[in-house]
Amino acid sequence: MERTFLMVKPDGVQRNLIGEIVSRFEKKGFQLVGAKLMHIPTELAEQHYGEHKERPFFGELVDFITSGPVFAMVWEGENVIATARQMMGSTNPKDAAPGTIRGDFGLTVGKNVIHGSDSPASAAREIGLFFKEAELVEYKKLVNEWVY
Ligand code: DAT
Ligand code: MG
Repeated sequence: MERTFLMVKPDGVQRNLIGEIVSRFEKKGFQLVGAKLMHIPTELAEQHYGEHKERPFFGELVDFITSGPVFAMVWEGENVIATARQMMGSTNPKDAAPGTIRGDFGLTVGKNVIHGSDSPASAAREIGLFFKEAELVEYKKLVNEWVY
């Protein structure tokens, strides 16, 4: 089963959106396999956003993501990587459709509420950066017989 890394960013935590966001993925039918509230150390933030190192907004991005606690999660399910990206909406909330997380809760590209892995390779990399194997919980949910 596919897994992805999702994270409520510091703005989402401060705005009390953890429950709302977790609820959307739960209701969709995805399964939570790991989660923690944490401050991201600067080195981890720089690794996580390594692909953006040369972008003009890199410093701002690292400052923002380390500015307060985030809620880091691993979710599992059929096609969860691409579907979670659709549920998040476009990177810039002004382009994100209503009904998506960024479309419903964000106004600016900097503070766009949620992060989600954009490919199987980045999901594997990001899950490995944020979670130890022992922090990920394998379990069966009976409701999955009604999801799949
Ligand atoms: P996403 O978070 O949708 O995967 P991304 O990987 O291109 O988007 O960028 C990572 C984050 O960097 C994004 O969530 C917000 C910030 N960002 C992206 N483009 C930006 C820009 N032009 N100005 C300021 N921040 C930007
Ligand atoms: Mg990205």
